[in-house]
Amino acid sequence: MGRAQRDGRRGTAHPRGGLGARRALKIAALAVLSMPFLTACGIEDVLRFGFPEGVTPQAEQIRHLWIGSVVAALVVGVVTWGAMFWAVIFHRKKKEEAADAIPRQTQYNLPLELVFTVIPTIIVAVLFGFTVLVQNYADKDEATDMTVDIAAKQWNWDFSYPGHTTPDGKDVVTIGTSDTIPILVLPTERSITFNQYSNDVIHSFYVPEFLFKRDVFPLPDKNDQDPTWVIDRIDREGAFVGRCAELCGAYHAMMNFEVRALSPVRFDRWLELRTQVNPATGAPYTAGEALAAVGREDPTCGELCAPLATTTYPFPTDRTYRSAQLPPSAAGS
Ligand SMILES: [Cu+2]
Repeated sequence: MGRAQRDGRRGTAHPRGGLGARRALKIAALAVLSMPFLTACGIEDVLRFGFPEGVTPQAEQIRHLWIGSVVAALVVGVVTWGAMFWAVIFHRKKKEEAADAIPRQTQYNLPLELVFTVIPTIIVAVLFGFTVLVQNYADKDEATDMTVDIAAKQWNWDFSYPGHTTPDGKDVVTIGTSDTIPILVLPTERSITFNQYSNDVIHSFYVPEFLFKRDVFPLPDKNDQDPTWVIDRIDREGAFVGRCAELCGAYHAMMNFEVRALSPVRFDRWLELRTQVNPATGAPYTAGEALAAVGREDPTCGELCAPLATTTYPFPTDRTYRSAQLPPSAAGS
Protein backbone atom coordinates (compact mmCIF):
# COMPACT_ATOMS: atom_id res chain seq x y z
CA MET A 1 0.00 0.00 0.00
CA GLY A 2 1.40 3.42 -1.03
CA ARG A 3 1.91 6.24 1.36
CA ALA A 4 -0.82 8.38 -0.18
CA GLN A 5 -3.26 5.50 0.13
CA ARG A 6 -2.38 4.93 3.78
CA ASP A 7 -2.74 8.61 4.55
CA GLY A 8 -6.02 8.67 2.67
CA ARG A 9 -7.37 5.72 4.67
CA ARG A 10 -6.33 7.24 7.92
CA GLY A 11 -7.95 10.52 6.94
CA THR A 12 -11.31 8.97 6.18
CA ALA A 13 -11.37 6.46 9.05
CA HIS A 14 -10.67 9.01 11.76
CA PRO A 15 -12.01 12.48 11.35
CA ARG A 16 -9.36 14.85 12.65
CA GLY A 17 -11.14 16.02 15.82
CA GLY A 18 -11.78 12.57 17.39
CA LEU A 19 -8.35 11.12 16.67
CA GLY A 20 -6.47 12.53 19.68
CA ALA A 21 -9.11 11.70 22.25
CA ARG A 22 -9.68 8.21 20.90
CA ARG A 23 -5.97 7.48 20.80
CA ALA A 24 -5.52 8.77 24.35
CA LEU A 25 -8.37 6.54 25.48
CA LYS A 26 -6.80 3.53 23.75
CA ILE A 27 -3.40 4.21 25.32
CA ALA A 28 -4.97 4.60 28.76
CA ALA A 29 -6.88 1.34 28.38
CA LEU A 30 -3.76 -0.43 27.14
CA ALA A 31 -1.74 0.95 30.06
CA VAL A 32 -4.28 -0.30 32.60
CA LEU A 33 -4.58 -3.72 30.95
CA SER A 34 -0.84 -4.21 30.54
CA MET A 35 0.10 -3.08 34.06
CA PRO A 36 -0.01 -6.56 35.58
CA PHE A 37 2.23 -7.91 32.81
CA LEU A 38 4.72 -5.03 32.84
CA THR A 39 5.21 -5.33 36.60
CA ALA A 40 6.00 -9.03 36.12
CA CYS A 41 3.04 -10.25 38.12
CA GLY A 42 0.17 -12.39 36.92
CA ILE A 43 -3.53 -11.77 37.31
CA GLU A 44 -3.46 -13.78 40.57
CA ASP A 45 -0.89 -11.38 42.02
CA VAL A 46 -3.06 -8.42 41.18
CA LEU A 47 -6.13 -10.12 42.62
CA ARG A 48 -4.34 -10.96 45.87
CA PHE A 49 -4.93 -7.30 46.79
CA GLY A 50 -1.96 -7.14 49.11
CA PHE A 51 -2.08 -10.68 50.45
CA PRO A 52 1.35 -12.35 50.55
CA GLU A 53 1.86 -15.48 48.48
CA GLY A 54 1.13 -18.37 50.82
CA VAL A 55 3.49 -21.32 51.30
CA THR A 56 1.08 -23.92 52.69
CA PRO A 57 -1.97 -25.67 51.18
CA GLN A 58 -4.03 -24.02 53.94
CA ALA A 59 -2.74 -20.60 52.86
CA GLU A 60 -3.68 -21.37 49.26
CA GLN A 61 -7.27 -22.17 50.25
CA ILE A 62 -7.46 -19.01 52.36
CA ARG A 63 -6.12 -16.98 49.45
CA HIS A 64 -8.72 -18.42 47.08
CA LEU A 65 -11.46 -17.52 49.58
CA TRP A 66 -10.08 -13.98 49.82
CA ILE A 67 -9.86 -13.55 46.03
CA GLY A 68 -13.36 -14.98 45.53
CA SER A 69 -14.78 -12.68 48.22
CA VAL A 70 -13.10 -9.58 46.79
CA VAL A 71 -14.21 -10.37 43.24
CA ALA A 72 -17.79 -10.96 44.48
CA ALA A 73 -17.63 -7.65 46.37
CA LEU A 74 -16.35 -5.85 43.27
CA VAL A 75 -19.14 -7.31 41.10
CA VAL A 76 -21.74 -6.17 43.65
CA GLY A 77 -19.97 -2.80 43.78
CA VAL A 78 -19.98 -2.34 40.01
CA VAL A 79 -23.69 -3.26 39.76
CA THR A 80 -24.52 -0.93 42.67
CA TRP A 81 -22.43 1.96 41.37
CA GLY A 82 -23.92 1.39 37.90
CA ALA A 83 -27.47 1.57 39.27
CA MET A 84 -26.61 4.67 41.31
CA PHE A 85 -25.04 6.58 38.44
CA TRP A 86 -27.79 5.48 36.05
CA ALA A 87 -30.40 6.90 38.46
CA VAL A 88 -28.40 10.09 38.98
CA ILE A 89 -27.89 10.70 35.25
CA PHE A 90 -31.16 9.55 33.71
CA HIS A 91 -33.67 10.41 36.43
CA ARG A 92 -32.91 14.03 37.08
CA LYS A 93 -35.74 16.45 37.55
CA LYS A 94 -36.99 17.55 34.14
CA LYS A 95 -37.30 21.23 33.26
CA GLU A 96 -40.95 21.00 32.34
CA GLU A 97 -41.90 19.49 35.73
CA ALA A 98 -43.46 21.65 38.39
CA ALA A 99 -41.18 22.83 41.21
CA ASP A 100 -42.98 20.75 43.84
CA ALA A 101 -43.47 17.65 41.69
CA ILE A 102 -42.25 14.42 43.23
CA PRO A 103 -41.05 11.50 41.10
CA ARG A 104 -43.05 8.35 40.55
CA GLN A 105 -43.12 6.47 43.86
CA THR A 106 -42.17 2.77 43.74
CA GLN A 107 -42.14 1.67 47.39
CA TYR A 108 -44.16 -1.40 48.42
CA ASN A 109 -43.33 -3.00 45.09
CA LEU A 110 -43.48 -6.55 46.38
CA PRO A 111 -41.71 -8.38 43.53
CA LEU A 112 -38.89 -5.83 43.57
CA GLU A 113 -38.48 -6.01 47.35
CA LEU A 114 -38.44 -9.81 47.20
CA VAL A 115 -35.64 -9.65 44.64
CA PHE A 116 -33.69 -7.20 46.81
CA THR A 117 -34.07 -9.56 49.76
CA VAL A 118 -33.35 -12.80 47.96
CA ILE A 119 -30.20 -11.66 46.10
CA PRO A 120 -28.27 -10.50 49.22
CA THR A 121 -29.40 -13.63 51.08
CA ILE A 122 -27.96 -15.79 48.30
CA ILE A 123 -24.71 -13.77 48.30
CA VAL A 124 -24.32 -14.11 52.08
CA ALA A 125 -25.18 -17.84 51.99
CA VAL A 126 -22.61 -18.54 49.26
CA LEU A 127 -19.89 -16.55 51.08
CA PHE A 128 -20.80 -18.30 54.32
CA GLY A 129 -20.62 -21.73 52.66
CA PHE A 130 -17.16 -21.15 51.20
CA THR A 131 -15.95 -19.63 54.49
CA VAL A 132 -17.08 -22.67 56.47
CA LEU A 133 -15.38 -25.04 54.01
CA VAL A 134 -12.06 -23.17 54.16
CA GLN A 135 -12.24 -22.61 57.91
CA ASN A 136 -12.86 -26.30 58.57
CA TYR A 137 -9.86 -27.15 56.42
CA ALA A 138 -7.56 -24.54 57.99
CA ASP A 139 -8.69 -25.48 61.49
CA LYS A 140 -8.70 -29.26 61.19
CA ASP A 141 -7.21 -31.47 63.88
CA GLU A 142 -5.47 -34.58 62.66
CA ALA A 143 -2.30 -36.58 63.24
CA THR A 144 0.78 -35.07 61.59
CA ASP A 145 4.40 -36.04 60.95
CA MET A 146 5.76 -33.88 63.76
CA THR A 147 4.86 -31.45 66.54
CA VAL A 148 6.34 -28.14 67.59
CA ASP A 149 5.56 -26.41 70.88
CA ILE A 150 5.33 -22.64 70.80
CA ALA A 151 5.68 -20.66 74.01
CA ALA A 152 4.96 -16.94 73.86
CA LYS A 153 6.23 -14.59 76.55
CA GLN A 154 6.54 -10.86 76.98
CA TRP A 155 8.19 -10.18 74.52
CA ASN A 156 9.64 -13.12 72.71
CA TRP A 157 9.12 -16.71 71.65
CA ASP A 158 10.47 -20.14 72.59
CA PHE A 159 10.13 -23.07 70.18
CA SER A 160 10.64 -26.66 71.32
CA TYR A 161 10.60 -30.02 69.61
CA PRO A 162 8.92 -32.64 71.85
CA GLY A 163 10.57 -36.06 71.74
CA HIS A 164 14.01 -34.65 71.00
CA THR A 165 16.38 -34.11 73.90
CA THR A 166 19.89 -32.80 74.40
CA PRO A 167 22.61 -35.02 75.96
CA ASP A 168 21.82 -33.48 79.37
CA GLY A 169 18.24 -34.73 79.08
CA LYS A 170 16.55 -31.39 78.36
CA ASP A 171 14.10 -30.72 75.53
CA VAL A 172 15.52 -29.23 72.35
CA VAL A 173 14.36 -25.64 72.64
CA THR A 174 15.13 -22.42 70.77
CA ILE A 175 14.92 -19.45 73.11
CA GLY A 176 14.33 -15.94 71.85
CA THR A 177 16.08 -13.11 73.69
CA SER A 178 16.43 -9.36 73.27
CA ASP A 179 19.67 -10.00 71.37
CA THR A 180 18.64 -13.03 69.32
CA ILE A 181 15.68 -13.47 67.01
CA PRO A 182 14.41 -17.03 67.59
CA ILE A 183 14.43 -19.08 64.40
CA LEU A 184 11.67 -21.67 64.12
CA VAL A 185 13.31 -24.27 61.89
CA LEU A 186 10.76 -26.48 60.13
CA PRO A 187 10.89 -29.09 57.37
CA THR A 188 9.20 -28.70 54.00
CA GLU A 189 6.94 -31.46 52.66
CA ARG A 190 5.88 -32.68 56.12
CA SER A 191 2.69 -32.09 58.05
CA ILE A 192 3.23 -30.21 61.29
CA THR A 193 1.17 -29.72 64.46
CA PHE A 194 1.66 -26.47 66.35
CA ASN A 195 0.88 -26.51 70.04
CA GLN A 196 0.95 -23.12 71.65
CA TYR A 197 0.60 -21.52 75.05
CA SER A 198 1.51 -18.24 76.67
CA ASN A 199 3.47 -17.68 79.87
CA ASP A 200 1.76 -14.38 80.61
CA VAL A 201 -0.72 -12.37 78.52
CA ILE A 202 -2.48 -13.10 75.22
CA HIS A 203 -0.18 -13.05 72.19
CA SER A 204 -0.86 -14.14 68.61
CA PHE A 205 1.32 -16.35 66.44
CA TYR A 206 1.37 -14.92 62.94
CA VAL A 207 3.41 -15.86 59.89
CA PRO A 208 2.13 -13.76 56.96
CA GLU A 209 3.17 -16.45 54.43
CA PHE A 210 0.90 -18.94 56.25
CA LEU A 211 -1.98 -16.44 55.85
CA PHE A 212 -2.96 -17.56 59.32
CA LYS A 213 -2.75 -16.33 62.86
CA ARG A 214 -3.82 -17.92 66.11
CA ASP A 215 -4.06 -16.22 69.49
CA VAL A 216 -1.68 -17.65 72.06
CA PHE A 217 -3.46 -17.89 75.42
CA PRO A 218 -2.22 -18.51 78.92
CA LEU A 219 -3.91 -21.68 80.27
CA PRO A 220 -5.73 -22.39 76.99
CA ASP A 221 -7.78 -25.26 78.49
CA LYS A 222 -9.11 -23.10 81.32
CA ASN A 223 -9.73 -20.27 78.85
CA ASP A 224 -11.63 -22.58 76.51
CA GLN A 225 -9.21 -21.89 73.68
CA ASP A 226 -7.95 -24.31 71.06
CA PRO A 227 -4.13 -24.07 71.21
CA THR A 228 -3.47 -26.60 68.44
CA TRP A 229 -3.45 -26.17 64.69
CA VAL A 230 -1.88 -27.97 61.78
CA ILE A 231 -0.45 -27.36 58.34
CA ASP A 232 -0.32 -30.05 55.66
CA ARG A 233 3.14 -28.97 54.56
CA ILE A 234 5.35 -26.02 53.70
CA ASP A 235 5.67 -25.96 49.92
CA ARG A 236 9.15 -24.52 49.55
CA GLU A 237 12.33 -23.74 51.42
CA GLY A 238 12.73 -20.17 52.57
CA ALA A 239 12.90 -17.69 55.41
CA PHE A 240 9.59 -16.15 56.45
CA VAL A 241 9.19 -13.46 59.05
CA GLY A 242 6.82 -14.13 61.94
CA ARG A 243 5.23 -11.65 64.30
CA CYS A 244 3.11 -11.29 67.37
CA ALA A 245 -0.27 -10.07 66.13
CA GLU A 246 -1.89 -9.24 69.48
CA LEU A 247 -1.01 -6.07 71.35
CA CYS A 248 0.72 -7.58 74.37
CA GLY A 249 2.60 -4.77 76.05
CA ALA A 250 5.42 -2.27 75.68
CA TYR A 251 7.63 -4.30 73.31
CA HIS A 252 4.87 -6.03 71.35
CA ALA A 253 6.13 -4.51 68.08
CA MET A 254 9.54 -6.10 68.62
CA MET A 255 8.21 -9.60 69.17
CA ASN A 256 9.41 -10.98 65.86
CA PHE A 257 10.66 -14.41 64.93
CA GLU A 258 11.57 -16.22 61.74
CA VAL A 259 10.36 -19.45 60.19
CA ARG A 260 13.22 -21.17 58.38
CA ALA A 261 11.85 -23.92 56.15
CA LEU A 262 14.50 -26.46 55.16
CA SER A 263 14.29 -29.59 53.03
CA PRO A 264 13.59 -32.72 55.12
CA VAL A 265 17.23 -33.88 54.73
CA ARG A 266 18.62 -30.56 55.98
CA PHE A 267 16.02 -30.34 58.73
CA ASP A 268 16.76 -33.86 59.99
CA ARG A 269 20.46 -33.05 60.12
CA TRP A 270 19.75 -29.78 61.96
CA LEU A 271 17.57 -31.53 64.53
CA GLU A 272 20.15 -34.30 64.94
CA LEU A 273 22.85 -31.70 65.66
CA ARG A 274 20.62 -30.03 68.22
CA THR A 275 20.56 -33.25 70.22
CA GLN A 276 24.38 -33.24 70.33
CA VAL A 277 27.07 -31.23 72.07
CA ASN A 278 28.85 -28.60 70.00
CA PRO A 279 32.58 -29.39 70.39
CA ALA A 280 33.39 -25.72 69.93
CA THR A 281 31.37 -24.62 72.97
CA GLY A 282 31.02 -27.78 75.05
CA ALA A 283 27.25 -27.14 75.24
CA PRO A 284 24.39 -28.47 73.08
CA TYR A 285 24.14 -26.82 69.67
CA THR A 286 21.95 -23.72 69.63
CA ALA A 287 19.57 -23.23 66.69
CA GLY A 288 22.00 -20.80 65.01
CA GLU A 289 25.07 -22.97 65.62
CA ALA A 290 23.30 -26.02 64.18
CA LEU A 291 22.19 -24.00 61.13
CA ALA A 292 25.75 -22.82 60.56
CA ALA A 293 27.02 -26.39 60.91
CA VAL A 294 24.48 -27.66 58.34
CA GLY A 295 25.62 -24.84 56.06
CA ARG A 296 29.27 -25.88 56.42
CA GLU A 297 28.41 -29.50 55.56
CA ASP A 298 26.19 -28.46 52.66
CA PRO A 299 27.46 -25.18 51.13
CA THR A 300 24.56 -25.18 48.63
CA CYS A 301 22.35 -24.29 51.61
CA GLY A 302 23.67 -20.70 51.43
CA GLU A 303 21.51 -18.03 53.09
CA LEU A 304 19.01 -20.71 54.15
CA CYS A 305 21.56 -21.93 56.70
CA ALA A 306 22.45 -18.46 57.98
CA PRO A 307 22.89 -18.67 61.77
CA LEU A 308 20.99 -15.42 62.36
CA ALA A 309 17.54 -14.37 61.18
CA THR A 310 17.56 -12.82 57.71
CA THR A 311 14.01 -11.42 57.61
CA THR A 312 14.11 -9.36 60.81
CA TYR A 313 16.55 -8.29 63.50
CA PRO A 314 16.57 -7.56 67.24
CA PHE A 315 15.40 -4.10 68.22
CA PRO A 316 17.09 -2.00 70.89
CA THR A 317 15.05 -2.22 74.08
CA ASP A 318 16.44 1.06 75.41
CA ARG A 319 13.35 3.13 76.23
CA THR A 320 15.23 6.40 75.85
CA TYR A 321 15.92 5.55 72.18
CA ARG A 322 14.66 8.47 70.10
CA SER A 323 15.87 7.83 66.55
CA ALA A 324 14.78 5.54 63.73
CA GLN A 325 15.75 1.90 64.23
CA LEU A 326 17.62 0.70 61.18
CA PRO A 327 18.54 -2.87 60.23
CA PRO A 328 22.08 -3.75 61.38
CA SER A 329 23.25 -3.77 57.73
CA ALA A 330 21.97 -0.21 57.12
CA ALA A 331 23.12 1.14 60.49
CA GLY A 332 26.78 0.51 59.65
CA SER A 333 26.70 2.27 56.28
CU1 LIG B 1 2.98 -10.64 71.94
